[in-house]
Amino acid sequence: MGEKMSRSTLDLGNGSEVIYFEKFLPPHQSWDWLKYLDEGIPWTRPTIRVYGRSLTQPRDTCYVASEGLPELKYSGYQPVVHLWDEFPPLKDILKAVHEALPGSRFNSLLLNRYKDGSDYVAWHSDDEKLYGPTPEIASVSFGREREFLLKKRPTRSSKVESPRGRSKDKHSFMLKHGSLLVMKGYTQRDWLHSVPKRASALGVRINLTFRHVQSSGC
Ligand SMILES: O=C(O)CCC(=O)C(=O)O
Repeated sequence: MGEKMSRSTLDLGNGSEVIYFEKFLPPHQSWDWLKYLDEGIPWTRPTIRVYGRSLTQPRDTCYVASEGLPELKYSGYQPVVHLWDEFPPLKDILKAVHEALPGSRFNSLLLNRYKDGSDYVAWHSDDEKLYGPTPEIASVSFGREREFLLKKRPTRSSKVESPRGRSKDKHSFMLKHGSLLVMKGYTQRDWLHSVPKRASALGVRINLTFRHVQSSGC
C-alpha cells in the first residue's frame, strides 16, 4: 500500500461528502480477512425496536471500542463492548484506514455481516449524539459486493417542491471486496443510507464501519 491509492470524491453539497476507494485493500489480503472475520468474530443477531415494534435485526452484528467511551445504543439495543486487543486483525485494518485518511482518529467499530442478499440495512443515518455533529464514518467491505444507496433526507419543502425527488438527491455505489467508503461532514444530518435486499446476491458480505466516539464533555 506504498503508492497513492485512487479515490473518487462525491460532493453532496452543503458540506456533505462521500469518498470512495475502490481498491483500498489487496484482494488476497481481503479474502484472508473475510475468512477471519466470518469465523473469528462473536456475531449476534439482536432484537431491535423500530417504529415501536420489536424485530430481529436483519443482519449479524458485533461492536468493538476503546475502553472508557460513552456507550453506544441504537434502536433500543445496547451492544456488548469488545476490546481491540481481542481481535488483532481489526487493529491492522484500522491502521490501514488511518493511513488512507491522515488526520482521522477512529476509536470504535460496528461490524455487520450479511449472510446473503436477504440480509439488509434499512434507510437510516448514523446521527447518534456520541459521534458529534459532523461524524466521519469509514466503511470497509469484504466479500459479496452489494449496492449502497444514499438519498437526501426528505424535508417538508423538498416534498412540496419536487414530489418525485431529483436525481442528484440519490446516489448508488457498488461496494467492492476490499473497498473503503467514507462519509463526511453533514452526511449523517442531511442524508440517509441503506443496503437493500438483493435476491440475486449469493454469499456473505462483511462490512466494518469505523467511527469516532467523542469522550463525554467534547
Ligand atoms: O453495510 C454497509 O455498507 C452499511 C452499514 C451501515 O449502514 C451501518 O453500519 O450503519
